[in-house]
Amino acid sequence: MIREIVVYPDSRLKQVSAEVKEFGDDLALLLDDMYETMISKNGIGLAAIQVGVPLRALIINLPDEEGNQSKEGLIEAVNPVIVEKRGVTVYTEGCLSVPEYYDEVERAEWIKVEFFDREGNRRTIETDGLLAVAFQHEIDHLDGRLFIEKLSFLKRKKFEKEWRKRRKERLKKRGGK
Ligand code: Y12
Ligand code: CO
Repeated sequence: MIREIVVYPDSRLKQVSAEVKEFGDDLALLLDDMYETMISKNGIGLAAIQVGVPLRALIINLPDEEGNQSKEGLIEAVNPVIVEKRGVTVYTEGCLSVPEYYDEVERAEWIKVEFFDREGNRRTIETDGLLAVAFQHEIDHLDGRLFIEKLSFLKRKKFEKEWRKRRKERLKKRGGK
């Protein structure tokens, strides 16, 4: 089932999500719905809080070298923890909860992340590049942080200005003017 995406400035996005304690049908349904929701919106990563569920679960599904996004590449990470990180990289990020805004964010270049899969099996991934960026972006959601909070003061001002302008435009459209 496709669920509604929680959009900035909804206060739920500031919530610190709780550890998943039960690995069962409810978790499986949540992860399935998150996948369906993310794909329906052309996303490549989604955290549970983005569909209003404050649990430490995320999914990532990056396109392959040919640009195809297939479910075979889907990563489901429950209670993920970054246990090591190195270096610095800059990537232009976007987020389904902050639609139509993209900006450069600094992240660790390489990370080692430990997590559980949907069955409760322990997993470890050591990665760099886009996957490392995606993990850090999604784990930030679990801690109530959005990528726009990592922008410089000036870029954040630019974001707030664009956001206000777009909000006005949306309200104007709805009012039929
Ligand atoms: C690198 C950087 C960020 C991530 C986190 C995951 N981000 C996304 O999946 C962003 C998706 C996104 C999709 C959009 O397209 C539609 O909504 C149809 C989009 O466009 C609009 O909002 C109009 C914005 C963001 C992982 C790796
Ligand atoms: Co996001």
